[in-house]
Amino acid sequence: MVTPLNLFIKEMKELFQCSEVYIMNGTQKEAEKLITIAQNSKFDDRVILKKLNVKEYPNSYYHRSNPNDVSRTEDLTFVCTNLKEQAGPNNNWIKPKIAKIKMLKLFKNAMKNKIMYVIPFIMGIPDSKYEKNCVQVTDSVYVALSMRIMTRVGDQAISKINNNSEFFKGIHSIGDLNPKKRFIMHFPEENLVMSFGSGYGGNALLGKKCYSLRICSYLGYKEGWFAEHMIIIGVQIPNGKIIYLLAAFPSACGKTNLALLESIFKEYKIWTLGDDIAWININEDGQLYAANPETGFFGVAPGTSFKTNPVMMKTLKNNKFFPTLFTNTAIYNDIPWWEGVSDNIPSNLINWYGKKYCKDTDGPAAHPNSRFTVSIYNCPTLSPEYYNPNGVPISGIIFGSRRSNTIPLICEAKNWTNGVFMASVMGSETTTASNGSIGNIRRDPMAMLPFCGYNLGDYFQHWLNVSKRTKKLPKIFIANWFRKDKNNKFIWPGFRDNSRVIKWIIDRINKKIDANESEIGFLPKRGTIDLNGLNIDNEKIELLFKLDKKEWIIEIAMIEKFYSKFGDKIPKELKNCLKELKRKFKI
Ligand code: GTP
Ligand code: SPV
Ligand code: MN
Repeated sequence: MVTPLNLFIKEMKELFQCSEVYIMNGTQKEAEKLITIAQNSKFDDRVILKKLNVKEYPNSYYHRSNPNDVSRTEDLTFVCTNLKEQAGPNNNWIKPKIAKIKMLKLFKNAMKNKIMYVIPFIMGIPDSKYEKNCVQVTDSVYVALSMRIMTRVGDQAISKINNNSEFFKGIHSIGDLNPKKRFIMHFPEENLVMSFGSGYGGNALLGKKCYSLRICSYLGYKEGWFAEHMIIIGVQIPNGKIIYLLAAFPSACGKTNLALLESIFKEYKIWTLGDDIAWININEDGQLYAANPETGFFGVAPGTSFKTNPVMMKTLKNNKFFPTLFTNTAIYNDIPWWEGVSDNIPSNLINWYGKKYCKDTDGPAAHPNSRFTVSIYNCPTLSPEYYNPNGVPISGIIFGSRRSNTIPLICEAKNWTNGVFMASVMGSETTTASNGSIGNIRRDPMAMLPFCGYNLGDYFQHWLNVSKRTKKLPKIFIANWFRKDKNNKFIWPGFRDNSRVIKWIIDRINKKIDANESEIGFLPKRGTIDLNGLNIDNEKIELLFKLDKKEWIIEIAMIEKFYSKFGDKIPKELKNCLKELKRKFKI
Protein backbone atom coordinates (compact mmCIF):
# COMPACT_ATOMS: atom_id res chain seq x y z
CA MET A 1 0.00 0.00 0.00
CA VAL A 2 1.29 3.46 -0.83
CA THR A 3 1.07 5.51 2.34
CA PRO A 4 3.04 8.65 3.26
CA LEU A 5 5.12 6.55 5.65
CA ASN A 6 5.79 3.80 3.13
CA LEU A 7 6.89 6.36 0.57
CA PHE A 8 9.37 7.80 3.05
CA ILE A 9 10.67 4.35 4.00
CA LYS A 10 11.15 3.45 0.33
CA GLU A 11 13.12 6.62 -0.26
CA MET A 12 15.31 5.96 2.81
CA LYS A 13 15.90 2.34 1.83
CA GLU A 14 17.16 3.42 -1.57
CA LEU A 15 19.36 6.11 -0.06
CA PHE A 16 20.95 4.02 2.69
CA GLN A 17 20.95 0.62 0.94
CA CYS A 18 20.28 -1.10 4.28
CA SER A 19 20.11 -4.89 4.37
CA GLU A 20 16.89 -4.93 6.40
CA VAL A 21 14.10 -2.57 7.42
CA TYR A 22 12.56 -2.92 10.87
CA ILE A 23 9.45 -0.83 11.57
CA MET A 24 8.97 -0.36 15.30
CA ASN A 25 5.61 -1.11 16.94
CA GLY A 26 6.35 -0.21 20.55
CA THR A 27 5.54 -3.62 22.05
CA GLN A 28 7.25 -5.32 24.97
CA LYS A 29 8.32 -8.14 22.67
CA GLU A 30 10.05 -5.62 20.48
CA ALA A 31 12.05 -4.27 23.43
CA GLU A 32 13.29 -7.80 24.15
CA LYS A 33 14.21 -8.33 20.50
CA LEU A 34 16.17 -5.09 20.24
CA ILE A 35 17.94 -5.68 23.53
CA THR A 36 19.02 -9.12 22.36
CA ILE A 37 20.38 -7.60 19.15
CA ALA A 38 22.25 -4.96 21.19
CA GLN A 39 23.67 -7.52 23.60
CA ASN A 40 24.98 -9.57 20.72
CA SER A 41 26.49 -6.86 18.57
CA LYS A 42 29.48 -4.60 18.86
CA PHE A 43 30.37 -1.14 17.62
CA ASP A 44 34.16 -0.90 17.24
CA ASP A 45 35.25 -3.11 20.15
CA ARG A 46 32.38 -2.25 22.49
CA VAL A 47 29.35 -4.44 23.13
CA ILE A 48 26.35 -2.16 22.59
CA LEU A 49 24.41 -3.19 25.72
CA LYS A 50 25.39 -5.14 28.81
CA LYS A 51 22.78 -6.30 31.31
CA LEU A 52 23.12 -4.82 34.78
CA ASN A 53 22.61 -6.39 38.18
CA VAL A 54 18.86 -7.06 38.45
CA LYS A 55 18.71 -6.61 42.22
CA GLU A 56 20.36 -3.18 42.18
CA TYR A 57 18.90 -1.89 38.90
CA PRO A 58 16.09 -4.05 37.48
CA ASN A 59 15.61 -4.17 33.70
CA SER A 60 18.67 -1.94 33.14
CA TYR A 61 21.51 -1.97 30.63
CA TYR A 62 24.94 -0.41 30.30
CA HIS A 63 26.27 1.34 27.21
CA ARG A 64 29.62 2.93 26.47
CA SER A 65 29.85 5.34 23.57
CA ASN A 66 32.93 6.20 21.57
CA PRO A 67 35.10 8.57 23.68
CA ASN A 68 34.83 11.11 20.84
CA ASP A 69 31.03 11.03 21.08
CA VAL A 70 29.97 11.89 24.62
CA SER A 71 28.00 15.17 24.33
CA ARG A 72 26.13 17.42 21.94
CA THR A 73 28.35 19.09 19.35
CA GLU A 74 27.14 22.65 18.98
CA ASP A 75 29.84 23.59 16.49
CA LEU A 76 28.56 20.90 14.10
CA THR A 77 24.89 21.80 14.50
CA PHE A 78 23.30 23.95 11.80
CA VAL A 79 20.01 25.67 11.07
CA CYS A 80 19.51 25.65 7.32
CA THR A 81 17.10 28.34 6.17
CA ASN A 82 16.97 30.19 2.86
CA LEU A 83 17.74 33.49 4.57
CA LYS A 84 20.72 33.65 6.91
CA GLU A 85 19.06 36.36 8.97
CA GLN A 86 16.23 33.99 9.83
CA ALA A 87 18.62 31.60 11.58
CA GLY A 88 20.32 34.57 13.27
CA PRO A 89 23.83 35.03 14.69
CA ASN A 90 22.92 32.48 17.38
CA ASN A 91 22.97 29.59 14.88
CA ASN A 92 25.51 28.09 12.51
CA TRP A 93 23.99 28.43 9.07
CA ILE A 94 24.30 26.93 5.60
CA LYS A 95 21.94 27.18 2.65
CA PRO A 96 19.50 24.23 2.66
CA LYS A 97 20.50 23.16 -0.84
CA ILE A 98 24.20 22.93 0.04
CA ALA A 99 23.47 21.22 3.36
CA LYS A 100 21.42 18.56 1.60
CA ILE A 101 24.10 17.82 -0.99
CA LYS A 102 26.60 17.35 1.85
CA MET A 103 24.31 15.13 3.90
CA LEU A 104 23.05 12.98 1.02
CA LYS A 105 26.67 12.25 0.11
CA LEU A 106 27.32 11.04 3.66
CA PHE A 107 24.06 9.08 3.85
CA LYS A 108 24.53 7.31 0.50
CA ASN A 109 24.93 3.55 1.12
CA ALA A 110 25.72 4.24 4.81
CA MET A 111 23.57 1.32 6.05
CA LYS A 112 25.01 -1.46 3.85
CA ASN A 113 24.78 -4.71 5.86
CA LYS A 114 22.89 -2.88 8.57
CA ILE A 115 19.32 -2.82 9.85
CA MET A 116 17.44 0.42 9.32
CA TYR A 117 15.13 1.02 12.28
CA VAL A 118 12.04 3.03 11.39
CA ILE A 119 10.77 4.77 14.52
CA PRO A 120 7.24 6.19 14.21
CA PHE A 121 6.66 8.36 17.28
CA ILE A 122 4.43 10.98 18.82
CA MET A 123 5.71 13.98 20.74
CA GLY A 124 3.17 15.56 23.08
CA ILE A 125 -0.03 14.14 24.50
CA PRO A 126 -1.84 12.10 21.83
CA ASP A 127 -5.15 13.56 20.66
CA SER A 128 -4.40 16.91 22.24
CA LYS A 129 -3.38 20.15 20.57
CA TYR A 130 0.15 19.35 21.72
CA GLU A 131 0.36 16.16 19.64
CA LYS A 132 3.02 16.07 16.91
CA ASN A 133 3.51 13.12 14.60
CA CYS A 134 7.03 12.14 13.73
CA VAL A 135 9.25 9.48 12.21
CA GLN A 136 12.98 8.87 12.55
CA VAL A 137 15.13 6.35 10.75
CA THR A 138 18.39 5.21 12.33
CA ASP A 139 20.95 2.42 12.09
CA SER A 140 21.70 2.55 15.84
CA VAL A 141 19.84 0.04 17.99
CA TYR A 142 20.86 2.09 21.06
CA VAL A 143 19.12 5.13 19.55
CA ALA A 144 16.07 3.01 18.68
CA LEU A 145 15.83 1.74 22.27
CA SER A 146 16.39 5.23 23.70
CA MET A 147 13.61 6.65 21.53
CA ARG A 148 11.23 4.00 22.92
CA ILE A 149 11.88 5.44 26.39
CA MET A 150 11.86 9.12 25.52
CA THR A 151 8.88 9.26 23.10
CA ARG A 152 5.64 7.44 22.32
CA VAL A 153 6.79 4.91 19.72
CA GLY A 154 4.45 2.49 17.96
CA ASP A 155 1.43 1.65 15.86
CA GLN A 156 -0.60 4.63 17.07
CA ALA A 157 2.03 6.91 15.55
CA ILE A 158 1.93 4.98 12.25
CA SER A 159 -1.80 5.45 11.77
CA LYS A 160 -1.55 9.13 12.71
CA ILE A 161 1.28 9.70 10.24
CA ASN A 162 -0.66 7.98 7.49
CA ASN A 163 -3.73 10.11 8.14
CA ASN A 164 -1.84 13.35 8.19
CA SER A 165 0.37 14.65 5.42
CA GLU A 166 2.25 16.92 7.89
CA PHE A 167 4.79 14.96 9.89
CA PHE A 168 8.33 15.49 11.09
CA LYS A 169 11.08 13.51 9.37
CA GLY A 170 14.32 12.71 11.16
CA ILE A 171 17.08 11.00 9.18
CA HIS A 172 19.92 9.60 11.24
CA SER A 173 22.92 7.40 10.64
CA ILE A 174 25.73 6.85 13.10
CA GLY A 175 28.23 6.46 10.24
CA ASP A 176 31.73 5.55 11.40
CA LEU A 177 31.76 8.18 14.19
CA ASN A 178 34.44 10.18 12.46
CA PRO A 179 34.03 13.68 14.00
CA LYS A 180 35.11 15.22 10.69
CA LYS A 181 32.01 13.74 9.10
CA ARG A 182 29.62 14.67 11.93
CA PHE A 183 26.78 17.10 11.21
CA ILE A 184 23.36 17.83 12.64
CA MET A 185 21.37 19.83 10.08
CA HIS A 186 17.95 21.35 10.74
CA PHE A 187 15.50 22.42 8.03
CA PRO A 188 12.76 24.26 9.95
CA GLU A 189 10.90 25.22 6.79
CA GLU A 190 10.63 21.55 5.78
CA ASN A 191 10.00 19.93 9.20
CA LEU A 192 13.16 17.89 8.62
CA VAL A 193 16.42 17.04 10.43
CA MET A 194 19.43 15.19 9.02
CA SER A 195 22.04 13.89 11.47
CA PHE A 196 25.19 11.92 10.71
CA GLY A 197 28.20 10.63 12.62
CA SER A 198 27.06 10.72 16.27
CA GLY A 199 25.03 8.28 18.38
CA TYR A 200 24.84 10.55 21.40
CA GLY A 201 21.73 12.05 23.10
CA GLY A 202 20.73 15.37 21.64
CA ASN A 203 22.68 14.70 18.43
CA ALA A 204 20.94 11.43 17.66
CA LEU A 205 17.58 11.18 19.49
CA LEU A 206 16.04 13.56 17.00
CA GLY A 207 12.72 13.95 18.83
CA LYS A 208 14.46 15.75 21.68
CA LYS A 209 16.53 18.90 21.11
CA CYS A 210 16.40 18.79 17.29
CA TYR A 211 12.65 18.51 16.87
CA SER A 212 10.99 19.45 20.16
CA LEU A 213 13.16 22.56 20.58
CA ARG A 214 14.86 23.75 17.38
CA ILE A 215 12.16 22.87 14.85
CA CYS A 216 9.28 23.47 17.26
CA SER A 217 10.59 26.81 18.53
CA TYR A 218 10.34 27.97 14.91
CA LEU A 219 6.85 26.45 14.48
CA GLY A 220 5.83 28.14 17.74
CA TYR A 221 7.10 31.49 16.49
CA LYS A 222 5.01 31.15 13.36
CA GLU A 223 1.94 29.79 15.15
CA GLY A 224 1.95 31.74 18.43
CA TRP A 225 3.25 29.19 20.96
CA PHE A 226 6.57 28.31 22.65
CA ALA A 227 8.93 25.32 22.73
CA GLU A 228 11.24 25.85 25.71
CA HIS A 229 14.18 24.23 27.54
CA MET A 230 12.16 24.11 30.76
CA ILE A 231 10.98 21.80 33.47
CA ILE A 232 7.36 21.75 34.63
CA ILE A 233 6.55 21.19 38.31
CA GLY A 234 3.48 21.45 40.51
CA VAL A 235 3.99 22.70 44.05
CA GLN A 236 1.30 21.46 46.42
CA ILE A 237 0.91 23.97 49.23
CA PRO A 238 -0.48 23.41 52.75
CA ASN A 239 -4.12 24.09 51.72
CA GLY A 240 -3.85 21.35 49.06
CA LYS A 241 -3.79 23.71 46.10
CA ILE A 242 -1.20 23.01 43.41
CA ILE A 243 0.70 25.88 41.82
CA TYR A 244 2.51 25.14 38.56
CA LEU A 245 5.91 26.56 37.73
CA LEU A 246 8.25 26.44 34.74
CA ALA A 247 12.03 26.62 35.15
CA ALA A 248 14.67 27.09 32.47
CA PHE A 249 18.31 26.33 33.29
CA PRO A 250 21.07 25.71 30.71
CA SER A 251 22.24 22.14 30.11
CA ALA A 252 23.70 20.45 33.20
CA CYS A 253 22.61 23.33 35.46
CA GLY A 254 19.99 21.64 37.62
CA LYS A 255 16.71 21.10 35.75
CA THR A 256 16.31 17.37 36.37
CA ASN A 257 17.22 17.78 40.04
CA LEU A 258 14.66 20.53 40.51
CA ALA A 259 12.01 18.62 38.56
CA LEU A 260 12.28 15.64 40.93
CA LEU A 261 12.81 17.68 44.08
CA GLU A 262 11.78 16.10 47.36
CA SER A 263 10.84 19.12 49.41
CA ILE A 264 12.33 19.42 52.87
CA PHE A 265 8.97 20.84 54.04
CA LYS A 266 6.44 18.10 54.70
CA GLU A 267 3.52 20.38 53.90
CA TYR A 268 4.92 21.32 50.47
CA LYS A 269 5.00 18.51 47.92
CA ILE A 270 6.57 18.80 44.48
CA TRP A 271 4.86 17.03 41.56
CA THR A 272 6.93 16.26 38.47
CA LEU A 273 5.59 16.93 34.95
CA GLY A 274 8.76 17.39 32.89
CA ASP A 275 12.54 17.73 33.33
CA ASP A 276 13.82 19.21 30.05
CA ILE A 277 11.27 20.47 27.53
CA ALA A 278 8.00 22.37 27.86
CA TRP A 279 5.59 23.30 25.11
CA ILE A 280 3.62 26.37 26.11
CA ASN A 281 0.33 27.64 24.73
CA ILE A 282 -1.83 30.61 25.54
CA ASN A 283 -5.27 29.11 26.12
CA GLU A 284 -8.70 30.65 25.55
CA ASP A 285 -8.82 31.87 29.16
CA GLY A 286 -5.80 34.10 28.47
CA GLN A 287 -3.39 32.07 30.63
CA LEU A 288 -0.18 30.23 29.81
CA TYR A 289 -0.47 26.42 29.88
CA ALA A 290 2.40 23.98 29.51
CA ALA A 291 2.87 20.29 28.74
CA ASN A 292 5.88 18.02 28.46
CA PRO A 293 6.21 16.41 25.00
CA GLU A 294 8.58 13.66 26.22
CA THR A 295 8.01 10.39 28.10
CA GLY A 296 11.41 9.93 29.72
CA PHE A 297 14.38 11.53 31.43
CA PHE A 298 17.84 11.68 29.84
CA GLY A 299 19.50 12.74 33.06
CA VAL A 300 23.04 13.56 34.18
CA ALA A 301 24.30 10.73 36.45
CA PRO A 302 27.17 12.40 38.39
CA GLY A 303 25.90 14.05 41.54
CA THR A 304 22.73 11.91 41.69
CA SER A 305 22.35 10.09 45.02
CA PHE A 306 19.82 9.19 47.70
CA LYS A 307 20.99 12.31 49.53
CA THR A 308 20.81 14.83 46.65
CA ASN A 309 17.98 13.35 44.59
CA PRO A 310 16.14 10.49 46.32
CA VAL A 311 13.23 10.66 43.88
CA MET A 312 15.51 10.01 40.89
CA MET A 313 17.21 7.13 42.70
CA LYS A 314 13.76 5.62 43.36
CA THR A 315 12.84 6.20 39.71
CA LEU A 316 15.94 4.26 38.61
CA LYS A 317 15.28 1.43 41.06
CA ASN A 318 11.53 1.28 40.33
CA ASN A 319 11.84 0.03 36.79
CA LYS A 320 8.73 -1.54 35.38
CA PHE A 321 7.99 -1.56 31.69
CA PHE A 322 10.74 0.25 29.80
CA PRO A 323 14.37 -0.89 30.03
CA THR A 324 16.61 1.80 31.56
CA LEU A 325 19.94 2.65 29.90
CA PHE A 326 23.09 3.91 31.64
CA THR A 327 25.57 5.56 29.27
CA ASN A 328 29.26 6.29 30.02
CA THR A 329 29.06 5.80 33.78
CA ALA A 330 31.69 3.67 35.48
CA ILE A 331 30.78 0.07 36.40
CA TYR A 332 31.63 -2.65 38.95
CA ASN A 333 29.99 -6.06 39.53
CA ASP A 334 27.47 -5.12 36.81
CA ILE A 335 26.40 -2.11 38.88
CA PRO A 336 26.71 1.38 37.36
CA TRP A 337 28.72 3.86 39.45
CA TRP A 338 29.30 7.59 39.22
CA GLU A 339 30.91 10.34 41.26
CA GLY A 340 28.58 11.31 44.08
CA VAL A 341 26.45 8.15 44.18
CA SER A 342 28.42 6.83 47.15
CA ASP A 343 31.35 8.02 49.26
CA ASN A 344 33.54 4.99 48.72
CA ILE A 345 35.07 4.04 45.39
CA PRO A 346 34.62 0.31 44.66
CA SER A 347 38.01 -1.42 44.42
CA ASN A 348 37.19 -3.21 41.15
CA LEU A 349 35.75 -0.17 39.40
CA ILE A 350 35.96 0.02 35.59
CA ASN A 351 35.95 3.60 34.27
CA TRP A 352 33.84 4.90 31.41
CA TYR A 353 36.63 4.06 28.98
CA GLY A 354 36.37 0.39 29.97
CA LYS A 355 39.70 0.33 31.87
CA LYS A 356 40.36 -0.55 35.51
CA TYR A 357 39.96 2.69 37.44
CA CYS A 358 42.98 4.19 39.17
CA LYS A 359 42.10 7.05 41.49
CA ASP A 360 45.57 8.58 41.39
CA THR A 361 46.07 8.79 37.65
CA ASP A 362 42.57 8.86 36.13
CA GLY A 363 40.16 11.77 36.04
CA PRO A 364 36.56 11.02 37.02
CA ALA A 365 35.59 7.34 36.70
CA ALA A 366 32.23 8.23 35.15
CA HIS A 367 32.22 10.74 32.32
CA PRO A 368 30.93 14.06 33.78
CA ASN A 369 28.19 13.98 31.13
CA SER A 370 27.35 10.30 31.71
CA ARG A 371 23.60 9.82 31.75
CA PHE A 372 20.67 7.52 32.40
CA THR A 373 17.71 7.17 30.06
CA VAL A 374 14.69 6.23 32.12
CA SER A 375 10.93 6.21 31.62
CA ILE A 376 8.94 9.03 33.23
CA TYR A 377 6.31 6.44 34.21
CA ASN A 378 8.75 5.07 36.82
CA CYS A 379 8.82 8.40 38.62
CA PRO A 380 7.00 8.18 41.97
CA THR A 381 6.22 11.93 41.93
CA LEU A 382 4.79 11.99 38.39
CA SER A 383 1.81 14.35 38.46
CA PRO A 384 -1.55 12.98 37.27
CA GLU A 385 -1.76 16.27 35.36
CA TYR A 386 1.13 15.11 33.15
CA TYR A 387 -1.61 13.46 31.07
CA ASN A 388 -3.87 16.54 30.92
CA PRO A 389 -4.46 17.33 27.22
CA ASN A 390 -4.74 21.04 28.06
CA GLY A 391 -1.45 21.19 29.93
CA VAL A 392 -1.26 22.91 33.33
CA PRO A 393 -1.79 26.63 34.07
CA ILE A 394 1.48 28.41 34.84
CA SER A 395 1.83 30.89 37.73
CA GLY A 396 5.59 31.46 37.69
CA ILE A 397 8.64 31.06 35.46
CA ILE A 398 12.16 30.67 36.87
CA PHE A 399 15.18 31.47 34.70
CA GLY A 400 18.29 30.05 36.32
CA SER A 401 21.95 29.96 35.45
CA ARG A 402 25.32 28.76 36.74
CA ARG A 403 27.28 31.75 38.03
CA SER A 404 30.01 31.86 40.69
CA ASN A 405 29.26 35.55 41.32
CA THR A 406 27.15 38.56 40.20
CA ILE A 407 23.71 36.85 40.12
CA PRO A 408 21.82 36.45 43.42
CA LEU A 409 20.26 33.22 44.68
CA ILE A 410 16.81 34.47 43.76
CA CYS A 411 15.27 37.67 42.45
CA GLU A 412 11.78 38.51 41.20
CA ALA A 413 11.47 40.61 38.06
CA LYS A 414 9.56 43.86 38.42
CA ASN A 415 7.23 43.08 35.53
CA TRP A 416 6.93 40.96 32.40
CA THR A 417 9.13 43.17 30.18
CA ASN A 418 11.85 43.33 32.80
CA GLY A 419 11.64 39.59 33.32
CA VAL A 420 12.00 38.94 29.59
CA PHE A 421 14.96 41.34 29.61
CA MET A 422 16.69 39.57 32.53
CA ALA A 423 16.12 36.19 30.85
CA SER A 424 17.38 37.48 27.50
CA VAL A 425 20.72 38.60 28.99
CA MET A 426 21.21 35.59 31.23
CA GLY A 427 24.82 34.38 31.31
CA SER A 428 25.96 30.92 32.39
CA GLU A 429 29.17 28.96 32.72
CA THR A 430 29.55 26.34 30.01
CA THR A 431 29.30 22.66 31.09
CA THR A 432 30.20 19.21 29.79
CA ALA A 433 26.73 18.75 28.24
CA SER A 434 28.23 20.16 25.05
CA ASN A 435 31.74 19.75 23.69
CA GLY A 436 34.09 22.74 23.82
CA SER A 437 35.59 24.66 26.72
CA ILE A 438 34.06 24.32 30.17
CA GLY A 439 33.46 27.04 32.76
CA ASN A 440 33.45 30.04 30.39
CA ILE A 441 30.62 32.51 30.82
CA ARG A 442 28.46 32.89 27.77
CA ARG A 443 25.09 34.52 27.26
CA ASP A 444 22.45 31.80 27.19
CA PRO A 445 19.10 33.60 26.83
CA MET A 446 16.24 31.64 28.43
CA ALA A 447 18.70 28.65 28.43
CA MET A 448 17.90 28.45 24.70
CA LEU A 449 21.14 29.60 23.03
CA PRO A 450 21.90 26.15 21.55
CA PHE A 451 18.23 25.32 20.93
CA CYS A 452 16.43 28.30 19.43
CA GLY A 453 15.85 27.38 15.76
CA TYR A 454 15.61 31.00 14.58
CA ASN A 455 16.93 34.51 15.25
CA LEU A 456 17.03 35.24 18.99
CA GLY A 457 16.03 38.85 18.28
CA ASP A 458 12.70 37.59 16.87
CA TYR A 459 12.47 35.14 19.76
CA PHE A 460 12.74 37.98 22.31
CA GLN A 461 9.94 39.85 20.56
CA HIS A 462 7.83 36.67 20.62
CA TRP A 463 8.32 36.53 24.42
CA LEU A 464 7.50 40.22 24.87
CA ASN A 465 4.29 39.81 22.85
CA VAL A 466 2.91 37.40 25.46
CA SER A 467 1.96 40.37 27.62
CA LYS A 468 -0.38 41.63 24.89
CA ARG A 469 -2.02 38.24 24.48
CA THR A 470 -2.71 37.20 28.08
CA LYS A 471 -5.09 38.16 30.85
CA LYS A 472 -2.94 36.75 33.65
CA LEU A 473 0.84 36.83 33.35
CA PRO A 474 3.05 34.48 35.35
CA LYS A 475 5.63 36.12 37.62
CA ILE A 476 9.23 35.84 36.40
CA PHE A 477 12.13 34.91 38.71
CA ILE A 478 15.91 34.79 38.20
CA ALA A 479 17.78 32.07 40.14
CA ASN A 480 21.38 30.96 40.72
CA TRP A 481 22.20 27.94 42.90
CA PHE A 482 25.90 28.14 42.04
CA ARG A 483 27.35 31.25 43.68
CA LYS A 484 30.76 30.58 45.24
CA ASP A 485 32.73 31.97 48.19
CA LYS A 486 36.38 33.09 48.39
CA ASN A 487 37.46 29.46 48.69
CA ASN A 488 35.69 28.53 45.46
CA LYS A 489 33.03 26.56 47.40
CA PHE A 490 29.30 26.72 46.62
CA ILE A 491 27.69 29.01 49.22
CA TRP A 492 24.20 27.59 48.86
CA PRO A 493 23.76 23.86 49.63
CA GLY A 494 21.37 23.51 46.70
CA PHE A 495 19.52 20.31 45.77
CA ARG A 496 16.80 19.61 48.37
CA ASP A 497 17.46 22.96 50.06
CA ASN A 498 16.25 24.63 46.86
CA SER A 499 12.75 23.90 48.21
CA ARG A 500 13.39 26.86 50.55
CA VAL A 501 13.61 29.11 47.49
CA ILE A 502 10.58 27.46 45.88
CA LYS A 503 8.61 28.21 49.05
CA TRP A 504 9.62 31.89 48.82
CA ILE A 505 8.53 31.97 45.16
CA ILE A 506 5.13 30.50 46.05
CA ASP A 507 4.71 33.03 48.87
CA ARG A 508 5.48 35.86 46.44
CA ILE A 509 3.01 34.47 43.89
CA ASN A 510 0.39 34.26 46.63
CA LYS A 511 1.23 37.83 47.77
CA LYS A 512 2.00 36.60 51.27
CA ILE A 513 5.30 38.41 51.79
CA ASP A 514 6.95 41.70 50.91
CA ALA A 515 10.29 42.04 49.15
CA ASN A 516 12.98 44.69 48.76
CA GLU A 517 13.32 46.52 45.49
CA SER A 518 16.86 46.47 44.12
CA GLU A 519 18.63 47.57 40.92
CA ILE A 520 17.65 44.33 39.19
CA GLY A 521 14.28 43.44 40.76
CA PHE A 522 12.77 42.32 44.07
CA LEU A 523 15.09 40.54 46.52
CA PRO A 524 13.92 38.58 49.60
CA LYS A 525 13.44 40.62 52.77
CA ARG A 526 15.55 39.28 55.60
CA GLY A 527 13.74 36.37 57.27
CA THR A 528 11.35 35.63 54.40
CA ILE A 529 13.34 32.67 53.06
CA ASP A 530 12.81 29.82 55.51
CA LEU A 531 16.33 28.85 56.67
CA ASN A 532 15.16 26.75 59.60
CA GLY A 533 17.54 23.89 60.30
CA LEU A 534 20.17 25.18 57.86
CA ASN A 535 23.63 25.79 59.20
CA ILE A 536 24.64 28.87 57.23
CA ASP A 537 25.88 32.14 58.74
CA ASN A 538 24.45 35.56 57.99
CA GLU A 539 27.57 36.72 56.25
CA LYS A 540 27.19 33.98 53.67
CA ILE A 541 23.52 34.77 53.18
CA GLU A 542 24.46 38.42 52.53
CA LEU A 543 26.98 37.22 49.95
CA LEU A 544 24.28 35.15 48.18
CA PHE A 545 22.33 38.34 47.51
CA LYS A 546 25.15 40.82 47.06
CA LEU A 547 24.91 43.05 43.98
CA ASP A 548 28.50 44.12 43.47
CA LYS A 549 28.87 47.23 41.31
CA LYS A 550 32.26 46.14 39.98
CA GLU A 551 30.82 42.80 38.89
CA TRP A 552 27.80 44.49 37.32
CA ILE A 553 30.00 46.84 35.29
CA ILE A 554 31.60 43.76 33.72
CA GLU A 555 28.21 42.06 33.36
CA ILE A 556 26.67 45.02 31.56
CA ALA A 557 29.63 45.23 29.19
CA MET A 558 29.10 41.55 28.31
CA ILE A 559 25.37 42.16 27.79
CA GLU A 560 26.05 45.11 25.48
CA LYS A 561 28.49 43.07 23.44
CA PHE A 562 25.95 40.26 23.13
CA TYR A 563 23.05 42.54 22.14
CA SER A 564 25.23 44.32 19.57
CA LYS A 565 25.53 41.08 17.55
CA PHE A 566 21.79 41.27 16.86
CA GLY A 567 21.65 44.96 15.83
CA ASP A 568 18.12 46.21 15.19
CA LYS A 569 16.64 42.79 15.88
CA ILE A 570 16.81 43.51 19.62
CA PRO A 571 13.39 44.93 20.55
CA LYS A 572 13.35 48.57 21.70
CA GLU A 573 11.75 47.65 25.04
CA LEU A 574 14.73 45.46 25.89
CA LYS A 575 17.23 48.15 24.87
CA ASN A 576 15.35 50.49 27.20
CA CYS A 577 15.62 47.97 30.04
CA LEU A 578 19.36 47.85 29.50
CA LYS A 579 19.57 51.67 29.63
CA GLU A 580 17.55 51.64 32.83
CA LEU A 581 19.84 49.01 34.37
CA LYS A 582 22.88 51.15 33.58
CA ARG A 583 21.19 54.16 35.12
CA LYS A 584 20.40 52.18 38.29
CA PHE A 585 24.01 51.09 38.69
CA LYS A 586 25.15 54.63 37.73
CA ILE A 587 27.20 53.28 34.82
P1 GTP B 1 20.50 18.73 31.06
O1 GTP B 1 19.91 17.36 31.12
O2 GTP B 1 21.83 18.77 30.42
O3 GTP B 1 19.57 19.71 30.41
O4 GTP B 1 20.84 19.17 32.57
P2 GTP B 1 19.91 19.64 33.80
O5 GTP B 1 19.68 21.10 33.71
O6 GTP B 1 18.73 18.75 33.92
O7 GTP B 1 20.90 19.43 35.05
P3 GTP B 1 20.89 18.35 36.23
O8 GTP B 1 19.74 18.52 37.18
O9 GTP B 1 21.06 17.01 35.65
O10 GTP B 1 22.20 18.78 37.01
C1 GTP B 1 23.45 18.91 36.38
C2 GTP B 1 24.56 18.88 37.38
O11 GTP B 1 24.40 19.94 38.32
C3 GTP B 1 24.58 17.58 38.17
O12 GTP B 1 25.90 17.14 38.31
C4 GTP B 1 23.98 17.95 39.51
O13 GTP B 1 24.50 17.17 40.55
C5 GTP B 1 24.37 19.43 39.65
N1 GTP B 1 23.33 20.19 40.41
C6 GTP B 1 22.00 20.15 40.23
N2 GTP B 1 21.36 20.94 41.13
C7 GTP B 1 22.33 21.50 41.90
C8 GTP B 1 22.30 22.42 42.99
O14 GTP B 1 21.26 22.88 43.45
N3 GTP B 1 23.52 22.78 43.50
C9 GTP B 1 24.69 22.28 43.01
N4 GTP B 1 25.81 22.68 43.58
N5 GTP B 1 24.74 21.41 41.99
C10 GTP B 1 23.58 21.02 41.43
C1 SPV C 1 21.14 18.99 27.26
O1 SPV C 1 22.31 19.06 26.87
O2 SPV C 1 20.47 20.00 27.53
C2 SPV C 1 20.51 17.68 27.46
C3 SPV C 1 21.24 16.50 26.98
O3 SPV C 1 19.41 17.59 27.97
S1 SPV C 1 21.03 16.27 25.28
O4 SPV C 1 19.86 15.45 25.06
O5 SPV C 1 22.24 15.60 24.79
O6 SPV C 1 20.84 17.53 24.63
MN1 MN D 1 18.60 19.69 28.51
